[in-house]
Amino acid sequence: MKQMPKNAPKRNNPFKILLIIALLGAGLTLLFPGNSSFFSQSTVEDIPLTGLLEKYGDDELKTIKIKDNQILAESFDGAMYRAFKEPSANVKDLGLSDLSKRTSVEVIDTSGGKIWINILIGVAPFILLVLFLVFISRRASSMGGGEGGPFGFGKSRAKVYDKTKHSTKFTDVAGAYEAKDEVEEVVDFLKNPKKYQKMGAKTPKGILLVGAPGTGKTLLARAIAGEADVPFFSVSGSEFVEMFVGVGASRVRDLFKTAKRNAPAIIFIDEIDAIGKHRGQGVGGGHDEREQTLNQILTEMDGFESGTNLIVIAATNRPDVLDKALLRPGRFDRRVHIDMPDMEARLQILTLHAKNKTLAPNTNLQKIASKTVGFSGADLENLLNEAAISAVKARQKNVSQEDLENAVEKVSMGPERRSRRITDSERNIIAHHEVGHAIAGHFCETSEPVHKVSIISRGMALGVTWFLPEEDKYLMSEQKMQEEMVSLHGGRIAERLIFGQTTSGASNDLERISRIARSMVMTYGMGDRKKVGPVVFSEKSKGWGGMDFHEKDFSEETARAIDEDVQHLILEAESKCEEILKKNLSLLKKIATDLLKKENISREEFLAYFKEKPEK
Ligand code: NHX
Ligand code: ZN
Repeated sequence: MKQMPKNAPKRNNPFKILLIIALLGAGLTLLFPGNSSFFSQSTVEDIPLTGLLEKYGDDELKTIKIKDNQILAESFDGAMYRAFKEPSANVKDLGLSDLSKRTSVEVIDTSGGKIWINILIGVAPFILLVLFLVFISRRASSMGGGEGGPFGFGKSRAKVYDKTKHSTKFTDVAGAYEAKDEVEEVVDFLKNPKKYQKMGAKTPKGILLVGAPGTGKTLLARAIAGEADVPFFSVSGSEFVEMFVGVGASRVRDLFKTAKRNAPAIIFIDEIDAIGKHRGQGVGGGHDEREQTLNQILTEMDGFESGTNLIVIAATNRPDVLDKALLRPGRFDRRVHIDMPDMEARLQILTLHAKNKTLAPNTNLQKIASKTVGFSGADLENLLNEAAISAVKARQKNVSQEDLENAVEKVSMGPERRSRRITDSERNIIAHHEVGHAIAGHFCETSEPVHKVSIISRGMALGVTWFLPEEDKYLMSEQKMQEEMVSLHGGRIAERLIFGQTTSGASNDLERISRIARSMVMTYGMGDRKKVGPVVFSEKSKGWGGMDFHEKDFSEETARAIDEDVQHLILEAESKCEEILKKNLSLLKKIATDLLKKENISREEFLAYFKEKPEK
C-alpha cells in the first residue's frame, strides 16, 4: 500500500540554509579581514602620529597606506612605521595632501567589505528569527504531509490517501470480524447514498473506533475508504494540540472544507482523546485550545447538510475519558469495538503478514499463534518482520520456525543485551532472584506455566522469568491476583533468604505487586469487607501541565483503611511466598547454580526438576 500525500511541497532543510549563511559569513570574513591581520609585517615600528607627520614633513617617506585608523609608512631607507589616527580624520585633516612631497599616499577603502558585513550583521538576527519560526512550525507539523509551510499554521495537515493509489480492503484486515460487519453498512452508504436517502434513513456521520493500541483501528478506517473507493483524510488528535490558541480550530475548519470539496470522503481522526477529553478539566478556567478545537469539530459535524457524503471516523483507546458531547446522536453515535485478537484471529493475522515473506515449509504459525496471548495485530506484524530480519542476518534462504520463536521473545521482552557486563556476584543474585520467581509461581495453583527463566539482560531488566498464558482469558479471579503477587515476591524473597538482604532490583516487582493489591481493594471490591467493603474508590487526576492535583471521592479515614488493607494483602502474599521458598530452598540453590551456567532455562528443563520428586 502506498500513501500519496497530495501536492507535498519540496522543502529546504532549514539547517541547510543555516549552513549556507554560516559559510557565506566565513567567506566574507576571509575576504575582508579585520585590522589585526592587515599590516602584519614583522619589522614595523610603532611611532606616535606626530612623529610620523614629522617624517612626512621632512619628506622621508616613500609610501603611506591608510586603513581605518591605522597609518603604515615606509621610508626611503626601507624602515616601516605605524601610527594611529582618529577614525574620522581624513588625509586632508592630517595634512598628508601636500603635493610637493614625494610620498605616495594610498587610502585603502575598507568600506566595501564593511558594508556587507554590516548588512549581514543587521539582517542576520532577522534571518535567524525567520528560520527559527519556520523550524518551529515545521516541527509542530512534522506529522503532516500536505499544505503547511512557514505561514500555514491554520491549514489542516491532513494526510490524504489518493483513492486511485491505495487499496486497503477488508481482506487486509484479519480478525476483527464484528467490527468489519458493523462498518460494512457504512461502506454501502458511501457507495449508494441515494438508496438510503430515498428510504428516509438517517445516515451515519461519525463512527468511534475503540480498541487497544495496535489492534488495527487505523487499518480498519483505511479499509472502509478502500472498499468504498473514496479519499481518506487522516489526522491525529495530537496534531491539533498546538501552542497557539485557535490554530487547532482553524485547522479543523480547513480539514472539513477540503474533505467536503472531495466528498464522498472519509475523515479519520486518530487519538481523538487528545482533544476530546472532558471539557472544563483544565486549570485556569474555560477556553483552552483543546476545547476550542473540540467545539469546532462538533460544530462541523452538526453542520453538514443531510446529503453531504462525509463520514468522520475517530479512533481512541480510552473511550472513558471522552467528552460526552462527542458521543451524542448525530456525532460519534456509533461505536465499534475492536478486540485484542484471540487465537483464531492471531493465526489469521500471522498468515496474512506471512504472505509476502519467505517462510520455510515446515513452519507452524498455529504454534506461534498459541504462544502469543496478549499480542496485538501490530505486535504480530512486528514479530514476523523481526523473524525475517534475523533470517536475513543469518543468511538463510527462508524464515525458520526458530526465527519465529525467537522473535516472539524479542517482541514481548525486548532484545537481549549481551554487551552488558555483569560481575559474578551480581549474576549470582540475579540467578537466585529469577529462580525465586519461577519456583514461587510454580507452586501457585492458578499461575501460568513457567516458559523461560533467563539471566540475560533485556532492556531495563537484568533477568526475566517468563510465565506464558496458554489461552485467552477475559476474567481474573481473586485467587489468581493473590498468586500473581506471590510469584512477584519470589525474586526479592529469594534474595533475602539466600543473601540476607534485598537489592534495589526488585523495584519493578514491588510496583506491580502494589498495583495489583491496590486495584483489588479499590476497583474489584476484594478488600476486607469490614474495613472497606465492595465499593469502588476512584482517585481522579485533574488539570495538567504540572498543575495537576488529585481528587479523592472518599474520606481520609477510608484512605487509611484502604492503605491498611492493601498492605495486608501484600504482606499476606509475601509470607505465602516465603513459605514456599523456604520449603524449596535446596531446589532454589540447585536451579540457580544451573542457571548461572546455562543462562537460560526452558520450560521442559524447569519442569524436569520437579519430576524426580513430585512436591506439588
Ligand atoms: C538498574 N536494572 O536499573 C538495573 C540495570 C533484580 C535481578 N540499575 O524483577 O532487572 O535493577 O524478575 C520494566 C521491566 C526497573 C521496568 C523491568 C524498571 C526493571 C527485574 C529495575 C531483576 N526480574 N530490575 C526483575 C531488574 C534493575 C527495573 C523495569 C524493570 C534483578 C530485575 C531493574
Ligand atoms: Zn523480579
